[in-house]
Amino acid sequence: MPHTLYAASYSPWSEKARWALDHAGVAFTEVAYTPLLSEASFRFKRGGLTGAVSIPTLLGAGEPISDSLRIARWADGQGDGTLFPEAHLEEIEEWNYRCEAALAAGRILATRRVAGSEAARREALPAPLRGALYPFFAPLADVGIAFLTRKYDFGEASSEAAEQTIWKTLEAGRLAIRDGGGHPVGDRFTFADIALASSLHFVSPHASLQMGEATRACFTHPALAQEFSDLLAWREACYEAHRRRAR
Ligand SMILES: N[C@@H](CCC(=O)N[C@@H](CS)C(=O)NCC(=O)O)C(=O)O
Repeated sequence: MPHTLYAASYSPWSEKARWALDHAGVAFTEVAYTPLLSEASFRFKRGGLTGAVSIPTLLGAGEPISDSLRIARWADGQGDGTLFPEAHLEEIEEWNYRCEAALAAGRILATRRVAGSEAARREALPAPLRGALYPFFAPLADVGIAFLTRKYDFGEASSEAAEQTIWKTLEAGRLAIRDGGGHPVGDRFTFADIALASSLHFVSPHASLQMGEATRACFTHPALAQEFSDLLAWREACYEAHRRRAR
Protein backbone atom coordinates (compact mmCIF):
# COMPACT_ATOMS: atom_id res chain seq x y z
CA MET A 1 0.00 0.00 0.00
CA PRO A 2 1.43 3.44 -0.88
CA HIS A 3 2.24 5.77 2.00
CA THR A 4 -0.14 8.66 2.50
CA LEU A 5 0.51 11.51 4.89
CA TYR A 6 -2.52 13.45 6.04
CA ALA A 7 -1.06 16.85 6.76
CA ALA A 8 -1.57 20.59 6.63
CA SER A 9 0.78 22.72 4.54
CA TYR A 10 0.98 25.42 7.24
CA SER A 11 1.42 23.06 10.20
CA PRO A 12 4.76 22.64 11.99
CA TRP A 13 3.80 19.17 13.24
CA SER A 14 3.19 18.12 9.64
CA GLU A 15 6.54 19.61 8.59
CA LYS A 16 8.35 17.58 11.29
CA ALA A 17 6.87 14.36 9.90
CA ARG A 18 7.41 15.39 6.26
CA TRP A 19 11.05 16.31 6.95
CA ALA A 20 11.78 12.96 8.62
CA LEU A 21 10.09 11.01 5.81
CA ASP A 22 12.03 12.96 3.19
CA HIS A 23 15.26 12.53 5.16
CA ALA A 24 14.75 8.76 5.20
CA GLY A 25 13.91 8.72 1.49
CA VAL A 26 10.40 7.33 2.06
CA ALA A 27 8.12 8.11 -0.89
CA PHE A 28 4.67 9.31 0.12
CA THR A 29 1.67 11.23 -1.11
CA GLU A 30 0.45 14.14 0.93
CA VAL A 31 -3.27 14.75 1.39
CA ALA A 32 -4.30 18.18 2.60
CA TYR A 33 -6.29 18.09 5.84
CA THR A 34 -8.53 20.94 6.99
CA PRO A 35 -9.55 20.74 10.66
CA LEU A 36 -13.18 19.74 11.11
CA LEU A 37 -14.06 19.74 7.38
CA SER A 38 -11.76 16.81 6.50
CA GLU A 39 -12.47 14.87 9.67
CA ALA A 40 -15.27 12.58 8.46
CA SER A 41 -13.55 11.45 5.24
CA PHE A 42 -10.24 11.08 7.11
CA ARG A 43 -11.86 8.82 9.73
CA PHE A 44 -13.37 6.73 6.96
CA LYS A 45 -9.98 6.24 5.21
CA ARG A 46 -8.14 5.65 8.49
CA GLY A 47 -10.75 3.34 10.00
CA GLY A 48 -11.74 3.72 13.64
CA LEU A 49 -14.64 6.12 13.38
CA THR A 50 -14.56 7.16 17.01
CA GLY A 51 -10.87 7.42 17.96
CA ALA A 52 -9.11 10.77 18.36
CA VAL A 53 -7.87 12.57 15.25
CA SER A 54 -4.39 14.05 15.16
CA ILE A 55 -2.62 15.44 12.12
CA PRO A 56 -0.12 14.43 10.81
CA THR A 57 -1.15 10.80 10.42
CA LEU A 58 0.65 8.35 8.16
CA LEU A 59 -1.38 5.62 6.47
CA GLY A 60 0.05 2.64 4.61
CA ALA A 61 2.68 1.62 7.15
CA GLY A 62 0.66 -1.01 9.00
CA GLU A 63 -1.46 0.55 11.72
CA PRO A 64 -2.09 4.29 11.15
CA ILE A 65 0.72 6.29 12.78
CA SER A 66 -0.25 9.58 14.38
CA ASP A 67 2.10 12.03 16.09
CA SER A 68 5.08 13.57 14.34
CA LEU A 69 7.62 11.91 16.66
CA ARG A 70 6.21 8.42 16.05
CA ILE A 71 6.07 8.99 12.30
CA ALA A 72 9.67 10.21 12.36
CA ARG A 73 10.85 7.16 14.32
CA TRP A 74 9.12 4.86 11.88
CA ALA A 75 10.62 6.74 8.92
CA ASP A 76 14.09 6.64 10.43
CA GLY A 77 13.75 2.85 10.75
CA GLN A 78 13.17 2.71 6.98
CA GLY A 79 16.16 4.96 6.30
CA ASP A 80 19.69 5.18 7.66
CA GLY A 81 18.72 5.44 11.33
CA THR A 82 20.69 8.64 11.90
CA LEU A 83 17.79 10.77 13.20
CA PHE A 84 17.47 8.72 16.40
CA PRO A 85 20.91 7.42 17.40
CA GLU A 86 20.46 4.92 20.24
CA ALA A 87 22.99 6.69 22.51
CA HIS A 88 20.99 9.95 22.44
CA LEU A 89 17.41 8.66 22.37
CA GLU A 90 16.37 10.11 25.71
CA GLU A 91 17.84 13.55 25.02
CA ILE A 92 16.16 13.69 21.62
CA GLU A 93 12.79 12.84 23.16
CA GLU A 94 13.33 15.54 25.79
CA TRP A 95 14.01 18.10 23.07
CA ASN A 96 10.92 17.01 21.24
CA TYR A 97 8.89 17.42 24.43
CA ARG A 98 10.27 20.92 25.01
CA CYS A 99 9.67 21.95 21.41
CA GLU A 100 6.11 20.57 21.54
CA ALA A 101 5.47 22.89 24.49
CA ALA A 102 6.64 25.85 22.38
CA LEU A 103 4.43 24.77 19.49
CA ALA A 104 1.36 24.34 21.71
CA ALA A 105 2.02 27.84 23.09
CA GLY A 106 2.52 29.21 19.58
CA ARG A 107 -0.77 27.71 18.46
CA ILE A 108 -2.56 29.71 21.17
CA LEU A 109 -1.04 32.99 19.98
CA ALA A 110 -1.50 32.23 16.28
CA THR A 111 -5.11 31.06 16.62
CA ARG A 112 -5.98 34.23 18.50
CA ARG A 113 -4.41 36.37 15.77
CA VAL A 114 -6.22 34.41 13.05
CA ALA A 115 -9.49 34.96 14.92
CA GLY A 116 -8.86 38.71 14.69
CA SER A 117 -7.93 38.74 10.99
CA GLU A 118 -10.66 38.58 8.35
CA ALA A 119 -8.07 37.80 5.64
CA ALA A 120 -6.51 34.93 7.61
CA ARG A 121 -9.92 33.47 8.46
CA ARG A 122 -10.66 33.45 4.75
CA GLU A 123 -7.34 31.71 3.99
CA ALA A 124 -8.21 29.04 6.57
CA LEU A 125 -11.05 27.80 4.38
CA PRO A 126 -10.40 25.29 1.56
CA ALA A 127 -9.71 27.11 -1.75
CA PRO A 128 -13.13 26.47 -3.38
CA LEU A 129 -14.87 28.23 -0.48
CA ARG A 130 -12.69 31.36 -0.53
CA GLY A 131 -13.99 32.91 -3.76
CA ALA A 132 -17.50 33.93 -4.74
CA LEU A 133 -19.00 31.48 -2.24
CA TYR A 134 -17.08 33.03 0.65
CA PRO A 135 -19.98 35.09 2.08
CA PHE A 136 -21.90 31.84 2.62
CA PHE A 137 -18.99 29.98 4.17
CA ALA A 138 -17.34 32.77 6.21
CA PRO A 139 -18.84 31.55 9.52
CA LEU A 140 -17.15 28.17 9.02
CA ALA A 141 -13.77 29.70 9.87
CA ASP A 142 -15.14 30.87 13.23
CA VAL A 143 -16.56 27.41 13.87
CA GLY A 144 -13.10 25.96 13.07
CA ILE A 145 -11.38 28.37 15.47
CA ALA A 146 -13.87 27.58 18.24
CA PHE A 147 -13.35 23.87 17.56
CA LEU A 148 -9.55 24.10 17.93
CA THR A 149 -9.83 26.34 21.01
CA ARG A 150 -12.03 23.73 22.69
CA LYS A 151 -10.11 20.69 21.46
CA TYR A 152 -6.76 22.03 22.69
CA ASP A 153 -8.36 23.64 25.72
CA PHE A 154 -6.74 27.07 25.54
CA GLY A 155 -9.76 29.32 25.96
CA GLU A 156 -8.45 30.58 29.31
CA ALA A 157 -4.70 30.37 28.64
CA SER A 158 -2.68 33.54 29.10
CA SER A 159 -0.91 34.91 26.02
CA GLU A 160 1.97 36.19 28.19
CA ALA A 161 2.54 32.71 29.64
CA ALA A 162 2.49 31.29 26.11
CA GLU A 163 5.16 33.79 25.04
CA GLN A 164 7.27 32.84 28.05
CA THR A 165 7.03 29.15 27.15
CA ILE A 166 8.25 29.84 23.62
CA TRP A 167 11.04 32.08 24.94
CA LYS A 168 12.28 29.39 27.37
CA THR A 169 12.46 26.73 24.64
CA LEU A 170 14.27 29.04 22.24
CA GLU A 171 16.72 30.29 24.84
CA ALA A 172 17.54 26.69 25.82
CA GLY A 173 17.91 25.86 22.12
CA ARG A 174 20.28 28.75 21.54
CA LEU A 175 22.49 27.69 24.46
CA ALA A 176 22.47 24.02 23.46
CA ILE A 177 23.51 24.87 19.92
CA ARG A 178 26.27 27.14 21.14
CA ASP A 179 27.60 24.48 23.51
CA GLY A 180 27.03 21.62 21.09
CA GLY A 181 28.77 23.16 18.08
CA GLY A 182 25.64 23.57 15.96
CA HIS A 183 23.41 20.74 17.14
CA PRO A 184 21.18 20.54 20.22
CA VAL A 185 22.14 16.88 20.78
CA GLY A 186 25.47 15.21 20.03
CA ASP A 187 27.62 16.45 17.19
CA ARG A 188 25.44 15.40 14.27
CA PHE A 189 22.09 16.25 12.75
CA THR A 190 19.30 14.34 14.52
CA PHE A 191 15.56 14.66 15.06
CA ALA A 192 16.36 17.14 17.85
CA ASP A 193 17.47 19.58 15.13
CA ILE A 194 14.19 19.04 13.27
CA ALA A 195 12.18 19.59 16.46
CA LEU A 196 14.08 22.75 17.36
CA ALA A 197 13.85 24.13 13.81
CA SER A 198 10.09 23.51 13.87
CA SER A 199 9.69 25.19 17.26
CA LEU A 200 10.45 28.51 15.49
CA HIS A 201 7.32 28.09 13.37
CA PHE A 202 5.13 30.48 15.36
CA VAL A 203 7.99 32.98 15.58
CA SER A 204 8.60 33.09 11.82
CA PRO A 205 7.30 30.22 9.65
CA HIS A 206 9.92 28.86 7.26
CA ALA A 207 9.60 30.37 3.77
CA SER A 208 9.25 26.94 2.14
CA LEU A 209 5.95 26.21 3.90
CA GLN A 210 2.93 27.13 1.86
CA MET A 211 0.45 29.45 3.51
CA GLY A 212 -1.41 32.63 2.67
CA GLU A 213 0.21 35.96 3.44
CA ALA A 214 -2.33 36.87 6.12
CA THR A 215 -1.84 33.49 7.81
CA ARG A 216 1.94 33.95 7.67
CA ALA A 217 1.58 37.33 9.37
CA CYS A 218 -0.59 35.76 12.11
CA PHE A 219 2.01 33.01 12.62
CA THR A 220 4.81 35.56 13.01
CA HIS A 221 5.95 37.05 16.32
CA PRO A 222 8.14 40.02 15.27
CA ALA A 223 9.70 40.69 18.70
CA LEU A 224 10.71 37.05 19.26
CA ALA A 225 11.90 36.82 15.64
CA GLN A 226 14.21 39.74 16.27
CA GLU A 227 15.46 38.43 19.60
CA PHE A 228 16.16 34.99 18.14
CA SER A 229 17.46 36.02 14.72
CA ASP A 230 20.56 33.88 15.36
CA LEU A 231 18.36 30.79 15.77
CA LEU A 232 16.45 31.68 12.60
CA ALA A 233 19.77 31.85 10.76
CA TRP A 234 20.69 28.47 12.26
CA ARG A 235 17.35 27.06 11.01
CA GLU A 236 18.08 28.39 7.52
CA ALA A 237 21.44 26.62 7.51
CA CYS A 238 19.71 23.43 8.73
CA TYR A 239 17.24 23.58 5.85
CA GLU A 240 20.02 24.14 3.35
CA ALA A 241 22.19 21.32 4.63
CA HIS A 242 19.61 18.73 5.70
CA ARG A 243 16.17 19.34 4.19
CA ARG A 244 16.35 16.66 1.51
CA ARG A 245 13.28 16.31 -0.68
CA ALA A 246 12.36 12.73 -1.46
CA ARG A 247 9.81 13.84 -4.05
N1 LIG B 1 1.94 15.78 19.13
C1 LIG B 1 1.24 15.84 17.88
C2 LIG B 1 0.51 17.14 17.76
C3 LIG B 1 -0.22 17.29 16.46
C4 LIG B 1 -1.26 18.38 16.48
O1 LIG B 1 -1.38 19.15 17.42
N2 LIG B 1 -2.04 18.42 15.39
C5 LIG B 1 -3.07 19.41 15.25
C6 LIG B 1 -2.53 20.50 14.36
S1 LIG B 1 -3.39 22.01 14.59
C7 LIG B 1 -4.29 18.76 14.60
O2 LIG B 1 -4.37 17.57 14.47
N3 LIG B 1 -5.26 19.59 14.20
C8 LIG B 1 -6.40 19.16 13.47
C9 LIG B 1 -7.56 18.80 14.35
O3 LIG B 1 -7.38 18.82 15.58
O4 LIG B 1 -8.62 18.52 13.80
C10 LIG B 1 2.25 15.65 16.75
O5 LIG B 1 3.44 15.90 17.00
O6 LIG B 1 1.90 15.20 15.66
